Amino acid sequence: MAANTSPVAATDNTRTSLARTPIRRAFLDHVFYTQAKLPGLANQNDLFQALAHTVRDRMVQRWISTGEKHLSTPARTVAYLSAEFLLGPHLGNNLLNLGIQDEVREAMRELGLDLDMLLAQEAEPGLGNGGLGRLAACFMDSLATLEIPAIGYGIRYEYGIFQQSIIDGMQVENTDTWLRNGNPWEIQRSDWAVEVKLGGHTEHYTDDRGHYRVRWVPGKSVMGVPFDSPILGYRVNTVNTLRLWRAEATEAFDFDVFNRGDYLGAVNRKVTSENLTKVLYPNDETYQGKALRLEQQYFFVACSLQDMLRILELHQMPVTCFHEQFAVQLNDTHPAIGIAELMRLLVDEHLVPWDTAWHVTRHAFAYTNHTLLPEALECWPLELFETILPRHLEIIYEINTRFLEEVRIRDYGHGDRAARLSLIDESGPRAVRMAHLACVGSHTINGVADLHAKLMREDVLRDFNAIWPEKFESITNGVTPRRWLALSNPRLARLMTDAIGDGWVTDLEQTRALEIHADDAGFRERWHAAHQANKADLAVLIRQQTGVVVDPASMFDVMVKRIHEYKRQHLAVLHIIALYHRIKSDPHAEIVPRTFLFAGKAAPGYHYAKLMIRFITSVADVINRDPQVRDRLKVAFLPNFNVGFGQRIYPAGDLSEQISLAGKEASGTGNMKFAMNGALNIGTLDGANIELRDAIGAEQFFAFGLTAAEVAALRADGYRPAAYYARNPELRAVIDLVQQGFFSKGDPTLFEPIAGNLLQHDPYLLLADFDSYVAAQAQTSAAFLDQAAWQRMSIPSVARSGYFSSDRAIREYCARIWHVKPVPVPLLRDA
Ligand code: C3B
Repeated sequence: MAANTSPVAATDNTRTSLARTPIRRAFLDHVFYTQAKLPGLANQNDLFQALAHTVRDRMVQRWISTGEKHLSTPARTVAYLSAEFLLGPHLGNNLLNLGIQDEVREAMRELGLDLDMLLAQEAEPGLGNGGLGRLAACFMDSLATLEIPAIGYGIRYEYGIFQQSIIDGMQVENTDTWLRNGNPWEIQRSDWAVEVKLGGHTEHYTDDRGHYRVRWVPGKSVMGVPFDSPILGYRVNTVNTLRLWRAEATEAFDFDVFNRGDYLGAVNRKVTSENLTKVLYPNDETYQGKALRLEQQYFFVACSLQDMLRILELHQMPVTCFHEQFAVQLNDTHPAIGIAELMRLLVDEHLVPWDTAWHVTRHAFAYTNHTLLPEALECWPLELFETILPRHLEIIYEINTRFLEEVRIRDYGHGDRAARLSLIDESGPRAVRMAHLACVGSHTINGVADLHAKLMREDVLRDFNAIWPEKFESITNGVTPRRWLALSNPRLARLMTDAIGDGWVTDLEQTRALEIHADDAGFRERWHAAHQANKADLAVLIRQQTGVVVDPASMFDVMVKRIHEYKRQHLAVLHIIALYHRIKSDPHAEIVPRTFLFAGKAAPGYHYAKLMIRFITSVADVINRDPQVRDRLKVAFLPNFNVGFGQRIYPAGDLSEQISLAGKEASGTGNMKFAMNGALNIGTLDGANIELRDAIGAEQFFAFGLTAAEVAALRADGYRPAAYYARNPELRAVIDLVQQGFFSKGDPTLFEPIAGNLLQHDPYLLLADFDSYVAAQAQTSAAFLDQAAWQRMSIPSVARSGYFSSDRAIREYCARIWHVKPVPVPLLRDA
């Protein structure tokens, strides 16, 4: 940037010396100079911090080179706006992407240190709830690897997703103090802090030049301070930035209060401001309508847009070129207020005429929808919205008036469509529909799997589809093969690389070449051995965490994801009880030994989901202790599922459960992680399961259950779950056991909300799908008995999973939505 005004001469080549010092030396220097400890006194955290700094030093030159290149190149930049980034630990990933894993392991070994121990020290930045946040993280990885200029904008929550422990079979939440020991990856950029207004009122007036203008007189304001973390691509020079905002008190306000002599009041104000970015809301797919949440959303979006305008100025581009410089992606509706905010910035602050500003806005934004669940749709009560964002409400009214006028004219005669399209819901207490704002202000609206995109067009957004069919896109999600295969499953990765070279790491389609090896018994043996070793590792972890002893030779049947009724963890439990019932009815019953593994967090206020956890742990308790079961069935609930834990679970799965009610799971991405690691999926024809089955072949995917269309038809006919109970003796036995209190120490009331609810309402149609689920599970058992045949399915599953790389997904976004191209970064010599 301003290299010539820098106090340090640009040719000063001492600046790269840190990165050139041998790793061992650099590490010891960081123990001494950064942690200020003698090596003998350094604790595990000191050692981790020193290593993290050593690795970060090796990224800085690339990071700076990337910044320079992006500033000097007139290339469009992706601004990925997301309230969540569920990154997981950085250290291992950075070592992988830099290609210095072995070197660092060796350097640590020479010092008598174990790299794995140090990796385990990192507190993971759990700044997301589940799939949506994790997708954002996979996308950041792919963007950097594909050398696309991109900035991730989000919130630096002081407390990320809560830590879950299981006490007496129940979920207990603890705060996640991930910043406790400091975060070695981030750099605070106070010089780029911005001010954000909130509350107050607006004043309309005519300025000296006779222009009609609006002034927003805020009730309060806060500062947004950016914290930057480097996002390094795999073996490339591109290091993009993840810029997360922290709220701080503004000086100006404190000053006022100080003058009134109210010191404690001023301090209090400071604390209140900082509350804004204190904690991540732990609800996954449920809209809560809390004022603080709206403030969080507006806060990070307002900070980010100001930051983009600052960058635009560096490029010496006028604000009306905003959309040429930035492709702004809305990760669900959480940042959708950005549409009104950009309009406000352009019209009120930069005096751009409305129509020009609207052109710029509509060409900048695109919106990804991630769910059709009605309870997830954000609809802010008008009064609440107006209290926090009075000017934005006016702008939304104006957008709405113009939009509905357009609709009325082109839609002449279509009755109440305008009311259905309106940004304001007037059917009950008036509310702002954020999805409608996102649709109207975006040039493209995409779903995250083909079925989801189709249902979105037919269902939630059908009126928008009717007027703007050309705006709709479908881009199936993907996951990064770096973290989810190369990093998390080194045994399989090595085997793959030995067989087909390492090109698959950045071009997952190359795994197709593995297919011919499925016929090679020696290869299958090595494949099996790698997988068994992963299972043995996980077995140790399961024992440490739950005390449950499991047999690595048994089938690992795994369901890890957020706990939610629509995802139907309780359907998996019904199947477990059915198997248990078979053993109890016939102690010699042939049951293929299985270990059922569950993990996932329930939203703290979602009582039913918490009861589902208790259901799993209670059934586990009975089965694991029953001597008649004789190790044929084991059930474990692994506490505190997170990214780091996932890295140990996905590589050890035999069978992956993707059993949501068809039409409910927008995509799902766990299915992809399992497939890439050689597990087979059992699943409904929901979300990306459908495409996964098509890609890897129906023989490798155990499909069951109603289709989305059949679900709709059954509902329309009047669904009566009790009829299934009456018809199916095994199902009856299962439900009866639950209702008798067999799994609740004789208390029939504990799980009545589950059993009774299933019999009477069963909103997610478990009983309708039970039969075909149990039948599909019988097929998985039969298949698992023939291990050679199982390997013959596992290998193609990996070989055909290339489509589900997030690199493919990002290429599609680049071509179809963002219209951006790679910008290779030359390394600045001695930058
Ligand atoms: C999730 C959906 O539930 C998943 O099906 C999907 O794979 C991911 O998003 C990514 O697209 N989702 C979520 O985690 N949180 C939401 N609020 C909405 C959707």
